[in-house]
Amino acid sequence: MGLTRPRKSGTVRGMRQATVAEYVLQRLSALGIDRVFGVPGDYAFSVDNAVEKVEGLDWVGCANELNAAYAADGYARIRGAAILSTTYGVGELSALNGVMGAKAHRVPVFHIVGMPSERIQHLRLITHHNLGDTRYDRFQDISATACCVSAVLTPDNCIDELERVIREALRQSMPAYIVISQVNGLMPVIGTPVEGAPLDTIKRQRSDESELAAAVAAITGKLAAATNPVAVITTMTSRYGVAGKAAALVGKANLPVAVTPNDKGVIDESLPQYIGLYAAQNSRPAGVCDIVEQADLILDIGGVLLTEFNTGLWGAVLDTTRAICIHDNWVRSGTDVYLNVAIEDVIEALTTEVTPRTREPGPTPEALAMVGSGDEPTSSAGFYPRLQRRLRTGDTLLIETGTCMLHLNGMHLPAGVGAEGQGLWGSFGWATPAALGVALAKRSGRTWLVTGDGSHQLTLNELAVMGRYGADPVIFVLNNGIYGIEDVISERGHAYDDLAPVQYHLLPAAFGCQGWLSAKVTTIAELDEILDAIESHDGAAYIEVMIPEAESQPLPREVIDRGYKLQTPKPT
Ligand SMILES: Cc1ncc(C[n+]2csc(CCOP(=O)(O)OP(=O)(O)O)c2C)c(N)n1
Ligand SMILES: [Mg+2]
Repeated sequence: MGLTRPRKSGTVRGMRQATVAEYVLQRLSALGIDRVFGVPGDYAFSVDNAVEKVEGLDWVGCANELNAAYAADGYARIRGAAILSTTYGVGELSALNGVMGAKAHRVPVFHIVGMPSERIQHLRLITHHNLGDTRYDRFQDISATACCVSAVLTPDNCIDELERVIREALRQSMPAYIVISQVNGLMPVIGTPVEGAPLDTIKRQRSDESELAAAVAAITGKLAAATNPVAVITTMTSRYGVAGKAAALVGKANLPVAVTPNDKGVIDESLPQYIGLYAAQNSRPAGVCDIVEQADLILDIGGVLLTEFNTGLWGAVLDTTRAICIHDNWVRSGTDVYLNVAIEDVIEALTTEVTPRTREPGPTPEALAMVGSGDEPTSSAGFYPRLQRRLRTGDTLLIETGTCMLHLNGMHLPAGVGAEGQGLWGSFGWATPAALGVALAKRSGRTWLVTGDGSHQLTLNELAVMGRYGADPVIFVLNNGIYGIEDVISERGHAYDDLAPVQYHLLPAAFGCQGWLSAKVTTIAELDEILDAIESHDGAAYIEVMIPEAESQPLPREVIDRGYKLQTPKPT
């Protein structure tokens, strides 16, 4: 079970002028990236080969490009940025859904694509991965749309263009698209290489000093005048590496703080100021709804998105004129907009300026009640409280789209446990490869993945990749045999919501995952036993948990009707 074959030759650093492909990888690895997720291809060989030569980088060969993009997304959520490598046309287009999801969730993924050589292009030769004509640039616009910046690199422009691309991707915290032709990838860069620096030492956005001072004065003034303010923190803060600083701000100000479903896991839920999940009438605990909706000031740190999930299917009664929104590089307070103010600078300055408030104790989120025992069959009611009690400080929980997302978002996370989901983009199947990326990126703590069976079927071939590269997540596949969440929304009983009957617990062995703890559990006693075994098992675990198809769903009938049939938002 070889991780990688021996490198073909020595490392590049310090030996000679690097080739374009080597330089790009070397420069990106200086940010602190140590893996390249991808699928090889002939047009990308200069890049694929360079991975073997650049010091500190290892190749992770994914099962397909979509999985590779999801894995890169997961890796970047932990390390701040990631590299994805695909081949021309067929490869890059397969990755697009994943790259676009990274864009929606503000995750910097450097998508490097190899393309046919300029010699072929100038001779107007017809080659594979194309439409049988001589247009070679037709995929560039498509792939670039999923990114915030792009460049076609040559030996001459490589150094300057790469600096521009890196700076912009980090400034906007979004993916970047880098095209390198097969021939240019092999040529030495021209000019003086840039050494680069680790991501956490880089100032990603700069502020206009007078706008910053005005924004901070406006916010502190409104905070001081407010009677019952509340804060809401979003994942934008973790994308810019300032989630800890945002938590310190609400800690010092002693502001009650909530998160929305799309932002689950962004702060330590054991913080004394943490009151729970805000999702209008679906808030947990229920009292969070009134605290947020009746606050005379909402300090929105990161820019809450008023999606249907974040607003309990548009049930929110949020007066946005009472919100101060700290976006990535601008602040809105009522009708005042402050421009060119970096989120990091705003949070830091506010933390210096704010004075602690006294406040009434708010609702306290509590652990889910333990339900079921012994020979009773496994169910959602029995599963989630048990999962909750096994999570430990330093762990990361991957939340897949589907019924499990509703349960996990409402769950109170233990101290020091983070979570990552894809609620906004919502491409199901994301979480399994993302768990690979997270597990390989984490330096300590466990990676937990909860996925429905339908979601898992899209991307479960990534289990083999986990086994091959020694990733050690703990995976729960909730087997109800259907697309449960869709079955509810679309009314029960449609055959299109039925799934092929996969024997999930047999997959790790079939995929060559050695040393994995694997089981299928049908009773609460079996679940408890396997959870004990996971605690003492040094390595990955993969548990198929049977969930009754007919179990009552978390969405009440009237919510479904309101959300999906009757009440799309009306024009105002
Ligand atoms: C790429 C993509 N295709 C289709 C959907 C629609 N969709 C959302 S959740 C879901 C079913 C999830 O089923 P499963 O993973 O089994 O979870 P369950 O609700 O049964 O627990 C589907 C089909 C989607 N979100 N993304
Ligand atoms: Mg299912």
